[in-house]
Amino acid sequence: MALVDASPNFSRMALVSAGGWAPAHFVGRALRWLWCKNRPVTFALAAVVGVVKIRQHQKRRERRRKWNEAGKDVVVLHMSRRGYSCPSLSPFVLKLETYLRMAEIPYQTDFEEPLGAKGKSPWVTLNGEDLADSQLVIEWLGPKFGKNLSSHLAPQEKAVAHAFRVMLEEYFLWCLAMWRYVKERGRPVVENMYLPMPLRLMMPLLVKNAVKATHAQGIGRHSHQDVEEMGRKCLHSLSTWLGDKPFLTGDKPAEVDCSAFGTLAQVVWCSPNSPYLRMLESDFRNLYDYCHRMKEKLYPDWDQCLDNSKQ
Ligand SMILES: N[C@@H](CCC(=O)N[C@@H](CS)C(=O)NCC(=O)O)C(=O)O
Repeated sequence: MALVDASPNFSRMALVSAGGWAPAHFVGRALRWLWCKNRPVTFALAAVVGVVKIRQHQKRRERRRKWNEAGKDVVVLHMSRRGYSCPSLSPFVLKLETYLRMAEIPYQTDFEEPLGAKGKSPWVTLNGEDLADSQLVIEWLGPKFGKNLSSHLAPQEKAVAHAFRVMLEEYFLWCLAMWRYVKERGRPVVENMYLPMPLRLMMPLLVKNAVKATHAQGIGRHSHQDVEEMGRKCLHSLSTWLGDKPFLTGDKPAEVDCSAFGTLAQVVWCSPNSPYLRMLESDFRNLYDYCHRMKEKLYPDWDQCLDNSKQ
C-alpha cells in the first residue's frame, strides 16, 4: 500500500475497497428493486445515469487528447493535487517526479486523473501509452530515454541500494502510514493538502481502510511505540549508510536517492510533530540535511511546485 491516496477519485476507490462493497453490484440491486416499485422513476434514473456516464466518457476523451498534445517524448505524470508544504503527499509520486528531474526527462503534470488503471498513483502517459507504478515506470523510461542513473555503481552497491529502496517503500512507509492514518486519523493529510469538502467528510472511511490495510499487512497489530521503534531502526540504518556522503551512493545522486527523497520528504515537510521528524532533527541529522540537499539540487522551483492557494 503505502500512504493511501486522497484524490478526487478517492470516493470510488474507498467504496470499492471498503469491506468489498462493490458499488456496481449495489446499484444493480437497487435498480431492480426500484423497477418493481416504480417503473417511470427507474427510467428517469437510468436516463440520468446514462447521461452522466456519457459525459464522463467524453471528458476522459478530452483529457486523453490533452495528454497527447503534451508532445512526442514528453511524459505526462498523473498525480493528486500538490501539497501546501511538499510537492506531493504521495512518496511514490514524489519519487517519480524526482527521477524525471534527475534523468532530465521532459514531463508535464496532470491532476485530473490521479489514479491509473491499477487504481494507484502515480502513473504516466508517454506517446499515447500508459504505465503505472513508480518503479516499473522508472525501469521503462530509463532504456527509452537512454538514462541509467545507477550505471556508475558496482554490483554490490546496486544490491545494497535495492535493499534500502525496498526497506523504505515496503517497510518504513508502513510505519509512517501508522502514524499518519491510524494514530493521527489522517489529520496530516487534511492539513497539508486541499481536499474538497466531500473528501474531507470521507476521511473517516479512508482512515478505516488504512486501519484495515495496516492490520492485514501485520504492522497494525503492534503498539505505536513498537512501530516507532521499527521505523527508528530503518532511519538508523539509512543514516549509517549515508554517513557523511552527500548522496546515498556517493558524490553523485543515483536512482535510490529518488526513493529515499520521496519517502523522507514526507517526514521533513508533511509530518510536523511526528516522532520520525524528531528523530531526523535530533538523531539522524545527516538524513535531514540530505533532504535539504536533494531539494536544493532537484527542486530549485520548489515553491512553485506547492499548492499556494492556502491563505
Ligand atoms: N508500488 C506503487 C505504490 C503506489 C501507491 O501505493 N500509491 C498510493 C498513493 S501514495 C495510492 O495510490 N493509494 C491508493 C490506494 O492504495 O488505494 C508505486 O510504486 O507506484
